[in-house]
Amino acid sequence: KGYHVAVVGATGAVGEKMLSTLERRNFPISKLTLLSSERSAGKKITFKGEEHIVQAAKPESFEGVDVALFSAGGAVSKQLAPEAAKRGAIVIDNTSAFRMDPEVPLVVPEVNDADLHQHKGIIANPNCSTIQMVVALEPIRKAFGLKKVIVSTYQAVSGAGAMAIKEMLDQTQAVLNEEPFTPEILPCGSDKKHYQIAFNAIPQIDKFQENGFTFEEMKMINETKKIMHMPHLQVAATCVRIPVVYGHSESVYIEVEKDGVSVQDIKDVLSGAEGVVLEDKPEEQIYPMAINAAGKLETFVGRIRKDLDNDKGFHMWIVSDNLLKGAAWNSVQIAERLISLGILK
Ligand code: 11C
Repeated sequence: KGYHVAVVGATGAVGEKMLSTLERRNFPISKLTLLSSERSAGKKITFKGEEHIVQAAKPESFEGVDVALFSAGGAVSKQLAPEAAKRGAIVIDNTSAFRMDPEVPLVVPEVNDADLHQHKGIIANPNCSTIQMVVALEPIRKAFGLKKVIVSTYQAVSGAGAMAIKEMLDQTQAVLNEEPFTPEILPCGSDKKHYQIAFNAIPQIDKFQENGFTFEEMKMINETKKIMHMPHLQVAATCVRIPVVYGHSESVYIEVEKDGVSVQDIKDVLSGAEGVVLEDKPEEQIYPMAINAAGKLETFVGRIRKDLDNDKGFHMWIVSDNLLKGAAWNSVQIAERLISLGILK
């Protein structure tokens, strides 16, 4: 059996990865509908050797669709995801449009796939930097409890889209050639000022909120609590853009609830955890790195250390491909899980 799958935002950085992930996973597709904004309509995309023409997304585009993967920006999702759901499709939305809606499950399959049963037509895919963190933290929470999380991120430019990748590469060339250039996108396309990302680290991802945190930081804070069903978990985040193309890295400090937990206990739990690869042999200089995680589906964890002052405190380094587990793969994985749980018939 196959399903009628629609991809909205098929020409974007995440849309492309959604298609390659559907191909890579051999997802059962009986019909594929590729949709986009008016601007990208008419483009041709080859999927499994067959050419498809991308159409402008309209409410009627979703007639007969079983599952619709959305990644064309929040405005498109707000307008069209309810239209798709109304026509019987299950929407898996990769934007922040519905994530904090109490009616909408926010799902990372390794953590809270049971929430999929509550869906009312729309399922939200979390923010990339949140996903990889909760994949690593959930097995620790299950075994030892979790009280506090403090994370600092080192995020790849691909998180800001294909044009941000180009901006970083062009700037790097320009700096090396001692040519002039004008930053136009990063740190945030819709904010007032733009800064050089080449050879830099920018402590701003998305716009600042009234509390002094950026929206990306608030996403990590609020989404983590929702996915882990821990409204009282203490979470703080500092999100930083660095000149890496693919793969977000995170320095994460946690405090567990249980007494007497050792680094080996944490390693034992993580080495058997779904979706996690433990890469932690300091004596052999083995630890996760963005360039190694790029193109992979798993979340890589290493540099696990006990805090020197707090017996319940641990430090670790968590890395994953932000466009795959952080976006496209998590969405396709949700679709696969809908099938295996009997929700998508
Ligand atoms: C970034 N995390 O790296 C962002 C991109 O809410 O899905 C993902 C934005 C989102 O810039």
